[in-house]
Amino acid sequence: MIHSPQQKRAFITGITGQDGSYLAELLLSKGYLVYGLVRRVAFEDEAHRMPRIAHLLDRIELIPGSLESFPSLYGAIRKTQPDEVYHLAAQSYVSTSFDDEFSTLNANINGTHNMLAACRDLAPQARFYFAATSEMFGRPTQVPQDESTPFLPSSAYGISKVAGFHLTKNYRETYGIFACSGILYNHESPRRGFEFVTRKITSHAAMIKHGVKKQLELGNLDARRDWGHAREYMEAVWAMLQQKQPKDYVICTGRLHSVREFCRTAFERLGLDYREHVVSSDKFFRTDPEQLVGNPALATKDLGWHSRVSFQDLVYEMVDHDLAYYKAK
Ligand code: G4F
Repeated sequence: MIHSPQQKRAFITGITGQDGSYLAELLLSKGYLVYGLVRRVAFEDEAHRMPRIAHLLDRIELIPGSLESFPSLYGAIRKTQPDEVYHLAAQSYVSTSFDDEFSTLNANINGTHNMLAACRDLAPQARFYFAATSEMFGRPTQVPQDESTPFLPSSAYGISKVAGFHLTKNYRETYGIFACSGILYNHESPRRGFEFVTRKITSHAAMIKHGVKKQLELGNLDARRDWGHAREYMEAVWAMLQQKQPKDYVICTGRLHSVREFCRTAFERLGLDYREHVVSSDKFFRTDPEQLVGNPALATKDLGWHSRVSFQDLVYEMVDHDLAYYKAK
C-alpha cells in the first residue's frame, strides 16, 4: 500500500465482521490507512472467509494474528504503529456464551487485555476503542439505561464485556491512555451474521418468498430489543476517538421493538403474513432482559450523533438484500 506520512493509521480487530467492515469503509473514506487483524487460517481462502471485506482487500492491509496470542498482537502493533485502535473482535453470540463459557471468557477478557497491554508498551499515544455492549446491563435496574446505570450482566458474554470495560477504564486512569468504550445496543444490517435473530428472520423470509423454505422457527417472539443500523453506529464509534477527552458512551436508538414486530415488518415487505410461517419453539428460548433500551443523550450532546435509520427502513434494507441474495444463489 502506498501512503503518505500525514495519513492516520487505524488498526481494527474484528475487521471481517459486520462492524469491522463498515468501520473500515468509513475510515477509508476519511483517508485513513487501515490495518486489520485476521486469523492466519482466513488467508487460505480470502474470498470465502472474508466476504464482508472482499471489496476492500486492495485498499487495506491484513495482518495475521490472534487475540489469544500476545506475541502476535505485539508484532502487529509494532509493525503498524497505529494512531487509533478499534478493538471489535470477540465471541459475540450470547447463546454461545452459555454453551461455552470458557472460550467466551478467555477470548473476550484475555484478548482485550492483550490488546491494551501491547498498545501501552508500543503505541501509548494511540487512541483505543473497546466494543462494549448493552448486555453488560443484564437485567437492568433502570429504564432507559445510560452511562451511569449499574452493570448486572446475566451471561458469560456480558461478564466478559464488563471485564473488558473495566480493563479499558483502568488503562485510561492508570496509564493515561486515551481509551474508551462504546456501550452499543443491538445493531444490525445486511451484513449481520445468520445466527442473530434479525438476519435469521430476513434470510428465512426471503427463502420462503423464493419457495425454498416453508417455516421459520424462533424463540420468544415477544422479546424486545433496541435495534439500530450498524453502519451509523460505526460513525459514533469513530467520533468517540475524535473527542478532546476519552469517555464511555451509550449508543442506541432509545426505541424498543419486539421480535414479532420485526417478523411482521419483514414478511409484509414481501407480501407475506408472518403468522402463516413463523413458529415459536422452546429450542430457541432464552431468559431475556425485558427492558434493554438505552438513552443516547450523552452521545447526542458530545458527539452530535443520533440514530437516523428508522426501524422500518432497517428491516426493509435487510429483507431487500436477502431477497436478491437468495435469488442469485
Ligand atoms: O439477535 P440476538 O441473538 O442478539 P442479542 O443476544 O441481543 O445480542 C446481540 O446484541 C448485543 C447488544 O448489542 C451484543 F452485545 C451481542 O454481541 C449481539 O450482537 O437476539 C436478540 C433477541 C433476544 O432477545 C433473543 O432471545 O431475539 C431473541 N430471539 C428470539 N428468537 C432470538 C430467537 N434470538 C436468536 N438469535 N434466535 C432466535 O431464534
